[in-house]
Amino acid sequence: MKFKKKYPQKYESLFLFTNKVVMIRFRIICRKNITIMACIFCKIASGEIPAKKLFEDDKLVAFYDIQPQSPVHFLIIPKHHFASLNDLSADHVHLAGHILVTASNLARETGIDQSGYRVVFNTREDGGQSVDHLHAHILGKRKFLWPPG
Ligand code: DGP
Repeated sequence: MKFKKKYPQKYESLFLFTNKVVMIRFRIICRKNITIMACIFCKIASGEIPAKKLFEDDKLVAFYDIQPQSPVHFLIIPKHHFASLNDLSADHVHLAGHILVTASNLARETGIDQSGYRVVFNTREDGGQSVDHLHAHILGKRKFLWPPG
């Protein structure tokens, strides 16, 4: 074998191990990119799919929900793909605050700030999350029950 002639035996297992690690990392990156390419909210964020937008900047997009659960119902999403709230860490404190301040500003602009509204981050299966891209629901112009169903 060419490899064995060129390198001493002791390097062979190190080479195979490094190769395996590189391949595993490559597979993880591919899987993540496929998820992002298929993500409907990433497509709305990039403009590939249309949505009725209320607000957009370099970090966030806010748009009306396609299946409104109240007279005012919009979503705020980060442009960067996070599967859920579980993916946020201390590095994302500014982004998380930006989502909440935007929710407050848009609640005022849509006229629900005084009557009241609900902000919901459905997370994973028990939370009722159906789109795996972090999003805040902002719902208003009707009374909501507590505890939620
Ligand atoms: P959740 O169940 O918490 O993951 O909420 C996802 C929401 O996203 C749901 O209320 C419907 C909404 N939605 C799903 N697809 C689209 C879409 O293509 N456009 C818009 N505007 N909303 C969508």
